[in-house]
Amino acid sequence: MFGLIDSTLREGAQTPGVMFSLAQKIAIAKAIAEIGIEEIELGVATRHDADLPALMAACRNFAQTPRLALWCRCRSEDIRYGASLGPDVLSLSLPASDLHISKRLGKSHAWVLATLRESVRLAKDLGLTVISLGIEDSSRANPEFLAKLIAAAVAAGVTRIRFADTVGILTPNSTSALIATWQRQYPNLELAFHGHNDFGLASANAISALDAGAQWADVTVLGLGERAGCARLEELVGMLTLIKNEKNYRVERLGPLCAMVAEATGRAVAANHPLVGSAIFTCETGLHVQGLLADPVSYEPFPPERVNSRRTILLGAKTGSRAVAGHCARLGTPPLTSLPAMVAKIRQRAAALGRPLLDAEIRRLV
Ligand code: HCA
Ligand code: CU
Repeated sequence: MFGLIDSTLREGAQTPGVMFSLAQKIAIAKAIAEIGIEEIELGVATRHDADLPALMAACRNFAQTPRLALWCRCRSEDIRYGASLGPDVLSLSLPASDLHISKRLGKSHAWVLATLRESVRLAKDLGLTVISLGIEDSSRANPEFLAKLIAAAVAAGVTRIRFADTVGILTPNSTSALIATWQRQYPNLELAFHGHNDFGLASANAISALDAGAQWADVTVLGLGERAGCARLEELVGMLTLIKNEKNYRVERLGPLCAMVAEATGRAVAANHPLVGSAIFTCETGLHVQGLLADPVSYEPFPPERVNSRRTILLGAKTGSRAVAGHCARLGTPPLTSLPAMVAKIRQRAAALGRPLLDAEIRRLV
């Protein structure tokens, strides 16, 4: 695989109610670059986005600059404007489904193919060398037309094809089949996947796409994007680095990045949010605590320190005797006269309060 394409500042910025200031965009792009993401889509190539020239210039000054991409409609004025900003990648976009082609745009297959050829020719004439074609709604496309569109893109000289599951209906299996089909047909073409999270499968589908041979997967921080959003940067970065060992992203920086984006969007990060939630290394159940005390690996996929977090063991209504003994020893309480009696007291007290106990409350019970 080549890497991840972050689209927080393009698709993520399309999230209803979300609007980033230029300063926020620069800070987010910098934090994404520092994690080691290979490509960032900075926005849509149009003069309506007044921040683009300054954002592009600021990103060029980062110590570590990823490839900078612009998303672009197949319109000559947008392509000219996009090219004038000097992106490393121009990500052109065209729909493949009849629904989008005829109902949304009122156009024909022939129009899509002609527009593709003209747009790629123009982009090349303007000196752009890396041209990506995003195929919108490819998961609902007529397979024969999809094949024609891809053949035309390859003939026109597109560097990369990005399949968009625009309404998030694919599963890991169908994503894998889609990518594998085109990978077999065009072994030298770069393939990318842009997945939506309408059924909670976007990140899983992105991993499937990479496993099936796609070189690139799109992500956004906290999965921002239209409707239920997109594949999550933090989940892909974590899986590729901590479990699959395919990348060496700086996972310890995920927490601050997600916190910054949460703040900028006014959307809280859930306590159980993968990789960055505040409670993902907190445990209260007796059986699990017993396992964690014996060896943390038993109930943790990776050490909390990798993401700058730490393990917290709570004593509450679900607690067990090992947790109580271990915790009291850590607190340095006087020796317990009866461990079972102490466990019973903690459970009763926590049940009465409806929450786990604080250390001070445990001391008092001892
Ligand atoms: C959108 C377009 C897109 C495009 C993806 C791409 C989609 O709905 O705004 O160009 O690869 O999901 O189809 O994000
Ligand atoms: Cu999208």
